[in-house]
Amino acid sequence: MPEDFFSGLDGTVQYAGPGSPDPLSYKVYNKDRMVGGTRMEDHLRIAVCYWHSFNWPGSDVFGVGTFDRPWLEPNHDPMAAAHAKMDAAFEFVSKLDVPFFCFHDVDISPEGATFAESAVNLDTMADYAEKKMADTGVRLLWGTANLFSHPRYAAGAATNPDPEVFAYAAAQVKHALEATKRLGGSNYVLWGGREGYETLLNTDLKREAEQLARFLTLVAEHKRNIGFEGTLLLEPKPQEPTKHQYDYDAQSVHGFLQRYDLVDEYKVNLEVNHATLGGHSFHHEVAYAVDNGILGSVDANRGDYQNGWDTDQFPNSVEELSLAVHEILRGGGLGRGGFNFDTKLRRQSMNRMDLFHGHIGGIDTLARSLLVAADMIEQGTLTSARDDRYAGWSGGLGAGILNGTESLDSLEAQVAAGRIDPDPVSGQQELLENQVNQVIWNTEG
Ligand code: XLS
Ligand code: NI
Ligand code: NI
Repeated sequence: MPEDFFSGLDGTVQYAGPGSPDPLSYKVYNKDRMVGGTRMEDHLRIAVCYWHSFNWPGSDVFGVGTFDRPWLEPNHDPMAAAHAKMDAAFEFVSKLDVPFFCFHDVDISPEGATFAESAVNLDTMADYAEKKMADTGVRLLWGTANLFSHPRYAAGAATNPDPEVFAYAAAQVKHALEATKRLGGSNYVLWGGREGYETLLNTDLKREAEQLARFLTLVAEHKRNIGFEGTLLLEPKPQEPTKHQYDYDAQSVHGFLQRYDLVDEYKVNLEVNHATLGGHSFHHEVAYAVDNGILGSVDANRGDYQNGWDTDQFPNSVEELSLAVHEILRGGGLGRGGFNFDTKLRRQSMNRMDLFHGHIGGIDTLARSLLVAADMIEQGTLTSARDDRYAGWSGGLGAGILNGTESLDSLEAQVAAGRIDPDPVSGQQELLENQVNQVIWNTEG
């Protein structure tokens, strides 16, 4: 198995400016560039996801893997293959020169014949990851447990009708959370892969919600018991693989957390493609999370507007991402979160270097969106227009309504006396669209 898997690049991907002809350079992402007083690298906290980049062979439901990933060949010893895969992953992240990676337990370590064997494998691979992280300086943005691939989880993990499956999932999360803590993870993610239903004919919604809440409560308790300082994150997605997933979108997750008194324990990891599958813009999901204090981190990919599934493509629209990054900056940034590239190559992108091209383009798109968003904040493009639009609520009548001074009686009296007779006001959508575009066109690369 390969020593130097990405030999097509000596050294690392570096910033070379917007005019550079070198496809293996960043055109915008310049990690040390200061943006609003913070280094670009520290704003974006970019992570490479292990699973799509190193675990997925390029298969789809109609065909086998197309990628050249020697460690995935079935005739290899699973632990030797896991080590080779980790060598390739750390070589890639270091050459890309981004600070973080993310993993599911089963991405980095093969499942054994028993839980005990899987646990030993994970500990062994966490040892190796610790060494690789020390050698390269790459850090862990988040860890997670895969509670959706194994047949035991076909009917869900925490929401399974069988409490033994709940127990198995609990054991797996405990172990993955502890490995994440040990590797200094900034966050721990729970994406409810099969926490949902295929048909209501056999599903007890009330029980499943209570089971899920119990599971999340136990995880939060364990986090405190072991002193893990990272943030727990739920990742909303409306459907796929199940027909309906409970963590549908940011607002349903928020409501669930409030209902079960978990709102101080969890934030959300928002994924662009999941927002669009839910019938929202990503901008909407981020704005909701920021305004309700639950934004934790981001899975940066994009969907395909002609498809109804998670295509997980690398982001390439500055127009779309700038608006979401604008909301993130307005909320004070991502804190311990970051932008994880939960992105896949296309099945035909089978050249090894395609993995670089995908990430470089996505990272540059994000970097450019950050510059645009920072300019919009500085110029007050949207914030001052919003402030003006709601100015009436800051004092006088608006403040009186909000603080309880006014009642239906008092309001009716003022309206009936003709003292209140509002004129409709323009929402100025087209003007604002033009102003946003103007910032996009004029922001210095
Ligand atoms: C799947 C999810 C998954 C999570 C991690 O759609 O995006 O990749 O991010 O379990
Ligand atoms: Ni994701
Ligand atoms: Ni996804």
